[in-house]
This record gives sequence, C-alpha cells and structure tokens, in this order.
Amino acid sequence: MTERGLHRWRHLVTHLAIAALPLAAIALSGCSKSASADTVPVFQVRLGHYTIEPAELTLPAGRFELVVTNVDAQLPHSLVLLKRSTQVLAPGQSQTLVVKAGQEPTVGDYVMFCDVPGHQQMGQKGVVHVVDAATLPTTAG
Ligand SMILES: [Cu+2]
Repeated sequence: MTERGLHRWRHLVTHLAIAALPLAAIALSGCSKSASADTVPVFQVRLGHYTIEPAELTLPAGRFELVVTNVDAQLPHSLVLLKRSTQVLAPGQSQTLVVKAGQEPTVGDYVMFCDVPGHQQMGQKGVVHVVDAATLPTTAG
C-alpha cells in the first residue's frame, strides 16, 4: 500500500467508525429496552386431583406464559382457558400455553377448567382475571 493509499484507508476507517457510533448506541438502547419488554412473565398452574392450583389467577393481557403441570398421581387432566387448551396431560406431564400481544384472552374474567369429562363438575375449575399489564405491580409483595 502506498503512503497515499494508507492515508485514504485510515480516512475511510475513521469515517466508518463515526458512522457506526450512533448505530451502536441505538442498538444498545434497543437491546436493553427489548430485554425488559421481552421478559414474558411465567405463571404456574398445577392440576391436582379434581383441583386447580391456584384456583384464582391474575394474568397480564397479551403477554404471559402459563406452565400447566399435572401433579395428580392418578388421573389425566387438561386445562382449558377460553379457546386455548392444553392436551390431556398424563400424571407428571406439563405443557406451556404462550399468549402474545393481541391474542386472547383479552382483558376480562374467565373460567379455566379441566376438560376431561366429569372433572369440571367435580370442582376442577378456577377463575382467571386478565388485566392490563400496566396495572399489575412490577414487583412481588
Ligand atoms: Cu381433570
């Protein structure tokens, strides 16, 4: 590389570095922003012997994951929440329902229940309150 060529090269590198700086700043702030926004709250539901624990649940609309586990040692169970449902889970099995922005259930109160015949009548049901995520406390307690 000639002296002149080297100079042009350095000039170009400096320009690239300056041009990249604002991009890097945007990328960084974008990252930290989306990191918190992408942290989807995860809730646990345990299907017991004709029970659902907790029997009452408050969920943020449009962004939550519901980990449903059959903790009953004997019977299969499922969980139905509006149009969403797990498969029938064998004892010990679990399945995660993922609800994203714009998806049901939207804000409101719903019944969740086990869809195995007879189980809901035996009391295997609960209440879900879906609320605007902004109204939920950000920290526990
Ligand atoms: Cu059941």
